[in-house]
Amino acid sequence: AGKRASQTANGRTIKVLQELATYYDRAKDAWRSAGYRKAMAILARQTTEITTEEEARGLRGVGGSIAAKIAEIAQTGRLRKLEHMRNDPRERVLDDFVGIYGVGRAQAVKWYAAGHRTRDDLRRVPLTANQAVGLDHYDDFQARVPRREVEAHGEMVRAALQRLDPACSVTIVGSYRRGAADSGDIDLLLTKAGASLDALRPLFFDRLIPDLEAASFIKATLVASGTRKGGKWQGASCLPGSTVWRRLDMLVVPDAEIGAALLYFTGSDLFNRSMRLLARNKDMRLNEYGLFGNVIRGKGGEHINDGTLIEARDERRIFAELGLEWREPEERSC
Ligand code: DCP
Ligand code: MG
Ligand code: MN
Repeated sequence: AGKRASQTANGRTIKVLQELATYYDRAKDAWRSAGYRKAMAILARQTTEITTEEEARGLRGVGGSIAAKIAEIAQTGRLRKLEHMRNDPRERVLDDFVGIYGVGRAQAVKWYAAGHRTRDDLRRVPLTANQAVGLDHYDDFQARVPRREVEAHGEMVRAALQRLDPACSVTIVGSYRRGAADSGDIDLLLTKAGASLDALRPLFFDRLIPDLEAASFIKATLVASGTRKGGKWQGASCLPGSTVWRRLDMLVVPDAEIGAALLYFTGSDLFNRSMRLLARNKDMRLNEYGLFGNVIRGKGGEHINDGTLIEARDERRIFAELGLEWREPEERSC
């Protein structure tokens, strides 16, 4: 019950900070966004409402400028900075531009400086291949994906993958697994019992993706990481008979890391941050590859050693090793 209460004690403040963080996400200002999200995660763990700047400053990890904002929200119910940002005409244009897949804040600022004000204006400027896809399918990618359609995309990938290897599996993760009625995109986790990433990668990148392209299901590849650890793919897919392109994210993971990958890719983003913070405070480290112990950190909080693996396969055991009660995916949308 304590955990439930802590979620509501600062719920309104967290919600406003979330809007600010989302704003900075869209502005591709990862540094500011991370600061606000860290503060949100800390607030989510408090059992009492934080109402003054002094109280907020007293929380380890909350800096002065964020503490002032926390107090302003708690005391007035609003944040003038956020309202100002929402109304600024330049920010509105930049906001619109960075909403295009593949467009960062710096690019949007350049286009604005060159006099461009609408997405139509961008049809006259040179675009990267990804930006061209993002612009052409702006409305598609902004639209929410209903649950049933998320399932249909998952089914298309599952059928194609199991034609190649019936022992492979596909799990729909992201906001869908948290029970959302509709999602911003489709997130899929692909694996096979007993398989290593090296064994899965060629199957995925050299066979599955080409098969799905040939079937006209995959319409575009936006990111395909072939790095040592990476099994990540981002692109667009479209159901047979539909004209709407959806953003599809796929992650191929070795069986040994399926629990950590499930935990990571189910989110929410804020829930992940809060779990990582908790791990850090126990000299552990949590990421999409596993939960690690005996982690030594430097002054800036950066880890000096990788630590020793505690658990990666079993999602439930990761909670247990962190000393947490299991949280169903539906209870992770904090
Ligand atoms: N994730 C994360 N940190 C990020 C991006 C993602 O921890 N910077 C994790 C948590 C997310 C999951 O990956 O829940 C999937 O990312 P999405 O961006 O697809 O987010 P959601 O699926 O949660 O929401 P949406 O419905 O908007 O897609
Ligand atoms: Mg998603
Ligand atoms: Mn996604």
